[in-house]
Amino acid sequence: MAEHAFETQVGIIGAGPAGLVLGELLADAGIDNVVLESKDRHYVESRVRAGVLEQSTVELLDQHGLSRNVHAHGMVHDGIYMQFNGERHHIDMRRLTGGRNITVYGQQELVRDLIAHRMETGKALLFEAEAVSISGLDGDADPVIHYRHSGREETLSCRIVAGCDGFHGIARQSIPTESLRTFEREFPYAWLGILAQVAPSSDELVYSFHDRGFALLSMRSPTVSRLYLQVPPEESIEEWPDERIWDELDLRLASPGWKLERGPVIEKSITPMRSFVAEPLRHGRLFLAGDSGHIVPPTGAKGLNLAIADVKVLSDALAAWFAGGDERGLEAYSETCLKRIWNAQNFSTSMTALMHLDPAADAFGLRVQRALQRFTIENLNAKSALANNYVGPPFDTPLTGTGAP
Ligand code: RFL
Ligand code: PHB
Repeated sequence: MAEHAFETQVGIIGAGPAGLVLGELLADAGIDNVVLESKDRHYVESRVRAGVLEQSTVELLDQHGLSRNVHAHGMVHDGIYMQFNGERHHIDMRRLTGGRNITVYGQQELVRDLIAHRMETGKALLFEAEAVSISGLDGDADPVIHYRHSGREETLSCRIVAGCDGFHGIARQSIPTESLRTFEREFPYAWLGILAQVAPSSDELVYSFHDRGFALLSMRSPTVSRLYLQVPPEESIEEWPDERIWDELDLRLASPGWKLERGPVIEKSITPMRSFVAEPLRHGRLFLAGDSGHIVPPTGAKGLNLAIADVKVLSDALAAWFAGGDERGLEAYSETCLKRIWNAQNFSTSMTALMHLDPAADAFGLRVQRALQRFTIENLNAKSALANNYVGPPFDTPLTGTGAP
């Protein structure tokens, strides 16, 4: 028997980018919401993850007064470098997209900003509140989130549940398997990522294909670099002392006349790569948003941006529904989001195949990959498709096209 029963209009499970941004958008539309987060505040604010914000993501944060630090500390980039076996090519995204750009700003910093804002504005956010189940999803009554907080079993009754609890959360698992179709792909490699206390050695991101595997140079600030290496999926981080990581980055990022600066490694971890989509993203009054409904490999830098695109669509639909019972937005939610999601899957899959060394590739496959790399750099349409996919479509654009780089 629950000791406490709370109520709200929208119960949001998860205080990642999806849940926190949704909470703000709903509050701005006058919709009451509560965010439940299973981890503690320090853990959530310390998790090192994505780093690239699409222009539309930044614009949405602007519209809701959430971007002060993004503009103060984020780094606006007009292009990226693509490197193939030592030859570095510049992709001028600004020119190829009619003036659009990206902002490099850590997800960790964004989450910290959003939590601080939520606290300052007195909206409900419970840490160490783990949702364990959702009941009432199949009837006409309001659904109830059952969660554990401070050793007690609690309930949150809501008109709508937003499942923003990431890939391993309970929201998607609460949907009967016969009501959900899932699509999945695992890749035969993982990313080893480090944060290092050293000024970035490049003004823009460097995506590098090398015979030894993929490497990426990214950054977090003028004094902190973020770097990644393709490694086998079963690799253990113990196999990679800092010196070995720098030596490997040196080899894979090497380019004539350019030097990679080294510095103290302050964080390192290995992340498996996976693609995943659940369809539909709705079951009755439960809506999935962000990683709970879909995962992309990080090569296209789309995961965080897709999460924010989902909650923009969801908050608009909920505003219309709460205002006057207009169901149309909610009915279209899954289909609207899935268009952007599958475009991003296409782009992320293509970028991943273009840039990684496939351990199973034969000599023929490697020649074909090299031809595709050359085509991407030499053909203006291919380069332009890559740039437009990378910066991402504006939120109000109908999504068409193939999404291929
Ligand atoms: P999150 O961030 O996983 O947040 C989900 C939250 O839900 C909580 N939770 C629960 N809370 C209550 N009850 C439960 N039962 C719960 N179960 C889980 C979790 O503790 C967590 O706080 O999902 P969200 O909000 O959908 O955000 C998605 C993004 O985090 C993710 O897509 C990106 O990080 C992916 N990604 C990248 N995306 C980009 O757009 N650009 C990038 O450059 C980029 N780089 C990356 C990435 C992801 C990476 N990793 C580690 C997977 C680089 C890496 C290495
Ligand atoms: C990052 O800075 O963490 C980052 C940048 C680009 C990616 C993935 C991750 O494609």
